Amino acid sequence: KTREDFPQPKTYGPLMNLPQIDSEAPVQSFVELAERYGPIFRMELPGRDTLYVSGHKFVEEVCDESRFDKNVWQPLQNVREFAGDGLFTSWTEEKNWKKAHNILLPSFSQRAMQDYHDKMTDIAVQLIQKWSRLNDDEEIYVPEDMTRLTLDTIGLCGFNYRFNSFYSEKNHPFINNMVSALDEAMSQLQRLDIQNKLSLRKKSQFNENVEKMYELVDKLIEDRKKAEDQDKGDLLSRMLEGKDPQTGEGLDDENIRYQMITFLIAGHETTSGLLSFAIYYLLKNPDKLKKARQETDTVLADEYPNYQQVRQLKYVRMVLDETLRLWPTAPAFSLFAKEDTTLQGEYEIKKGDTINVLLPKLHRDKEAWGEDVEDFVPERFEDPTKIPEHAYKPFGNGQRACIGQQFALHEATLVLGMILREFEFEDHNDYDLEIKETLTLKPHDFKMKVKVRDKKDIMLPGFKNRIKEENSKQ
Ligand code: HEM
Ligand code: LEH
Repeated sequence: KTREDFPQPKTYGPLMNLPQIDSEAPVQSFVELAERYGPIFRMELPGRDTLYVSGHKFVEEVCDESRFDKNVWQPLQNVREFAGDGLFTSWTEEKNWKKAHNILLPSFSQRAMQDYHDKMTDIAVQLIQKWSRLNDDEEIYVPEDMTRLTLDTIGLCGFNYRFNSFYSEKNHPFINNMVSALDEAMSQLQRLDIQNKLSLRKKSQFNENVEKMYELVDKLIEDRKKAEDQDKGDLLSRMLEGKDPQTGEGLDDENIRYQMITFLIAGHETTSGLLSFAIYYLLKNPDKLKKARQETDTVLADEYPNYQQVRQLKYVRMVLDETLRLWPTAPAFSLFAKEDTTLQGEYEIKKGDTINVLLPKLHRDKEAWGEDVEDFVPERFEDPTKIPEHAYKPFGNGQRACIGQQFALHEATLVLGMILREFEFEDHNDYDLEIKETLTLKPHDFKMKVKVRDKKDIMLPGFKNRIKEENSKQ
């Protein structure tokens, strides 16, 4: 079959397939279209002609790195306006991709997580303390607090910088700049080229946001270079000192700036969405909640979890895996064909053609997962050999897969484990899931209440020790 014969929704004149997409919820629109048009369909949008795949057999083929490579598609091109040739927004062929990949890979290895563990715990404790001091009638804005947590965590582990988001109702100014810039980058996708050229005011607002972001990041780089003790054991130190074993070269300051912006975007959006969805699913599945809590009660015996204990939270980890199956917070990625080829021996693909992988639908492929795809069943991930490899890609594929995967999962397992151990959850609004789309997905307007399970456990260690000492004196 040639392109003209691929399944495609009806077109409307010059707008082509644009009317089929809800501008507030493009990913959810694509999922609905996939339900109607099947595991491969074509979409023509002004200036773009793309295929969407969401069946495991198609995805197996497009994840063959000898035939397909990462496409820096339009959403990423727009983010590239400020994330430059950072890892996430560069082409595989660009010199800085491989160089930064080689330099940064060890800093994101499972081994490296031991070095970040205490810093992650420091921020997690701030969240626990905030929640344990709430009055009974106070609500928690779940995604908002999770975003405070993930942003502060990447700030501290990445650059030894404290955003201190838990000390403020308002966002850190950097966040407002970043959220506005991301918002504009995504809104541009909906506008026609001509409309974008006309939005001069938006453009200058965008430029101002980008300048402000660079200001903070560049200052952190400059300060670090001047610091007496330059090795803070964070990502910034590793980027300033690291050399690519292949070329012997290090990263230049401009590229370090782009990597920092990239980590802040990535660290801020996706992991907080994951934690919020996980809490949502536990609230709605009391039996799974009970099982997860039992595990934390057994494994997290000490005041603060250590690295090894987090690794032992197997069921909590499965809860996160299953959450990412149902709502992969980075919902799509894109590839291009390196040569002419065919998919399933039937669909003709030309060199350079682009194909988007639609994760929420792939993760519901009944051929791979069985009939109960809509149910929340963490047990699917019990036996790693039973996970259908090409039907589960929440972190992307191959050499261009997420470098932050271990970071995100260690952080999320630690935090979810600690929350489960400390609190009972209450779904006081009987919340109905509504998904908000930005660059990523989050549960919109999701609130809950919590109750401390064991009041003795929330005291600070210093405080506890003091009580112990006083008791022993008596
Ligand atoms: C790439 C998902 C957290 C840094 C990706 C990709 C996905 C993804 C799907 C591939 C994108 C593509 O093919 O275009 C996620 C999810 C996360 C997460 C679901 C959390 C639950 C993080 C964190 C960091 C990070 C915490 C950094 C601290 C990156 C980078 C890339 C990437 C740098 C580009 C890697 C490369 O191409 O060399 N991520 N991510 N991500 N992610 Fe993440
Ligand atoms: O599909 C989308 N947009 C459509 C068009 C449209 C509005 C008409 C398109 O064809 O452009 C929007 C989908 C955006 C998905 C982007 C997912 C990337 C998320 C990664 C976020 C953070 N991160 C970075 C690294 N690790 C995590």
